[in-house]
Amino acid sequence: MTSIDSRTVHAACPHDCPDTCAMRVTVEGGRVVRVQGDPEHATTLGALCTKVSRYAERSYHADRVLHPLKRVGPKGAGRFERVSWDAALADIAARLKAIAARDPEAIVPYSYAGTMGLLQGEGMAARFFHRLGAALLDRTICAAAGGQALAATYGAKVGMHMRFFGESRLIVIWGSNSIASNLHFWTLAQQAKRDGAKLVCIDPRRTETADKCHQHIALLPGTDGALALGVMHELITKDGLDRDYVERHVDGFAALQERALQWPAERAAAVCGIDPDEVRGLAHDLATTRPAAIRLNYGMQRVRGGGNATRLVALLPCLVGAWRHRAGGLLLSSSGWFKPYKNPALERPDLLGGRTPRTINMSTIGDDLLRQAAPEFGPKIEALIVYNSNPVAVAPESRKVMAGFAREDLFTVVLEHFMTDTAEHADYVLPATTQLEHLDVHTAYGHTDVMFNEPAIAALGEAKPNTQIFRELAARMGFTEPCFSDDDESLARDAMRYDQLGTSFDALRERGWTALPLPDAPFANGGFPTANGRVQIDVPGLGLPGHVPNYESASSSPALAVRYPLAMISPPARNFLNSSFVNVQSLRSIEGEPRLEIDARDAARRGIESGCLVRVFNDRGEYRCKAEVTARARPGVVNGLGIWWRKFGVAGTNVNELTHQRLTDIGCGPAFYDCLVQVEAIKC
Ligand SMILES: Nc1nc2c(c(=O)[nH]1)N[C@H]1C(S)=C(S)[C@@H](COP(=O)(O)OP(=O)(O)OC[C@H]3O[C@@H](n4cnc5c(=O)[nH]c(N)nc54)[C@H](O)[C@@H]3O)O[C@H]1N2
Ligand SMILES: Nc1nc2c(c(=O)[nH]1)N[C@H]1C(S)=C(S)[C@@H](COP(=O)(O)OP(=O)(O)OC[C@H]3O[C@@H](n4cnc5c(=O)[nH]c(N)nc54)[C@H](O)[C@@H]3O)O[C@H]1N2
Ligand code: SF4
Ligand SMILES: [Mo]
Repeated sequence: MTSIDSRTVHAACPHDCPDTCAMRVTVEGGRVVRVQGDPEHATTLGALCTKVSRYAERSYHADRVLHPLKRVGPKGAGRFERVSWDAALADIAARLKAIAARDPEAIVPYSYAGTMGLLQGEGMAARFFHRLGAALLDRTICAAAGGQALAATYGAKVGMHMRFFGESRLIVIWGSNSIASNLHFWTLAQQAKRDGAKLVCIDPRRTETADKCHQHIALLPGTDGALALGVMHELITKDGLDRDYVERHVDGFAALQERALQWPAERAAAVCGIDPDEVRGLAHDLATTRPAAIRLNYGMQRVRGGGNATRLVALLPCLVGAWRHRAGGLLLSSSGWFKPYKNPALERPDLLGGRTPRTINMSTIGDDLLRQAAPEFGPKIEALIVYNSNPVAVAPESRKVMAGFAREDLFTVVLEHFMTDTAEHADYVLPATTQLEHLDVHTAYGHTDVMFNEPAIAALGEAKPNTQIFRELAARMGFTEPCFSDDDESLARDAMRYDQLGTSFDALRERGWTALPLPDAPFANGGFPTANGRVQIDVPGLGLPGHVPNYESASSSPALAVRYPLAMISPPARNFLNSSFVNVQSLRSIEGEPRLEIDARDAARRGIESGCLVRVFNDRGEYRCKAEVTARARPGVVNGLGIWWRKFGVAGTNVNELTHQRLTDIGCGPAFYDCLVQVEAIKC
């Protein structure tokens, strides 16, 4: 009998998902044979989602880019030839040096959360770009509005612990399709439901999560602020406030009360497109159920007023004193809890040497790539280095993004696993390792554990970790600072202040994770991380929170709504992660094909039936897909599930053809779900 070398390593799911699961990766004979959830980790509880159970399929995918590629055809034609690392790095360094000699700010990094790892994220990349003096990137594409709004209210991006939702008696799932995007929270919500808790879902779409809640409030997109104000009106007029908690721990309530009193249930309901009793019922539940918890998610802040709406919703648990209990309060993000333990030196901002380069907002990359040099903008963008992101598919207003990436005079380098829509527009594609092949340390934005990711196997083909690619590029650029020689293990050792966590690097590595030392009920007695420890309502520079209507809606832009009468939201598909996994056949088979969900009445009026090929359009572009007539869509709202790779879409398009680049009220984020369209049948 031959013995197989079998071992299991601790890993962390790298994806942009609040659950940041602990994984056990089993390797036999040098090959990963299993990727499983760690049964010992408090929130993973032995389970991974369908997508990441297929992580080995993704890593060993036949289409992995495994050696450097150089463009040989016209921009975007997807014609490449294999080149050596040596040739690729030498040429890239020469091109970047020539641009930097004119102005390093003409070089722009473009990255997001393809991996959430501290090392393979910005660990070495930030050092490289800081030393170069390249433009800075404002990473707004997902959570900027809600994140900044939350921090303005509570002092940081903090909230209740995910693990205590299982003990709640009321769970309001607000702007979140948790079954799809926060599975491990959902497991806890189900536990609470079995124990008698009431579950309420607030979402324009009747999601699979809404199906399983006791109540679904299907409001119009971008009206959450109005709903929160209506709820406050009820709390104030029906004696639902925890006045003691408000007096002790909240600043500025009097002015908010005055504003909320202008929002009786009827007014709020009219704006939200719901019944006034739904407003009253929500207020009643929040005022009378203990413990009451809100799982807010970023789905509700991708509209013009997303920041203000987040501030208003974040105030609700303060007004009813829900924070008194560990299973009460609100969770949008837990990322702020990690901040005191992170080592800011990892990214070496000191390498800027006093320079303050211009900042490019990633959410307006379409416009920015098409801009000429201007005093208020800086130099024309001449080079783009993309890693951990697929902007051609995920950034708003594709027509402009495509035109920008198609510029023959733009030098584009893409570090990737696959030939994504973005990689197809590159001058060089550099093969990156996956989570199975590199080392990393992770924080989370759903739970509060630091995670370790041990490489399970050697890099496939000629792939290299992002850290290594930037290290080698730094050497070619002539950057001689010792920090560019730090290997991944020393980066990992430097990433966090382990001693303050009450552990050590080696102990973390041995166990796979470590919990932050935090109290169970962080704000039971106030102590918010604001300057004075109190919740802030009237924030300097932001004023009082209020309802900010969408850029595009029947009430705020009636003339536009005559031509484009349907609001479109484009939330994530369950079996993809943003645009990741779209190329994994087994997952794509579950999702089927790109589709638009439409309400029966809206469909009938347009002669549309399920299965019809439809044209979804507005002034910005058009997107073709199959229609699905379904109760998942409410009247007046269509759901274009994202984010398909353009090349897998009908006519090579995806839903971002229709979205725009106008920004949110707070945080300068994108307003993907603030979008009017018209739909017509092409072929039934
Ligand atoms: N399977 C899967 N999991 C994911 C992702 C994925 O793509 N697929 N994406 C990951 C990422 S990047 C993130 S940021 C996180 C969080 O991801 P989110 O983008 O917050 O994802 P969802 O939980 O789907 O929440 C969006 C929900 O908000 C609803 N919604 C849209 N507009 C409004 C509105 O105006 N008001 C309200 N109340 N609801 C609205 C949508 O219908 C949808 O059900 O999840 C992560 N997890
Ligand atoms: N219409 C519409 N658009 C949206 C959204 C929406 O709801 N509707 N959601 C938005 C949100 S919330 C987000 S967060 C963004 C997400 O946008 P992105 O952060 O761009 O996310 P992904 O599409 O998953 O692309 C990540 C890419 O990183 C690559 N990658 C993963 N790991 C590594 C690595 O270790 N090294 C390198 N070099 N590459 C790696 C993956 O292969 C993948 O192609 O999209 C936004 N766009
Ligand atoms: S995508 Fe989310 S649920 Fe799935 S394994 Fe990763 S962290 Fe867990
Ligand atoms: Mo996101």
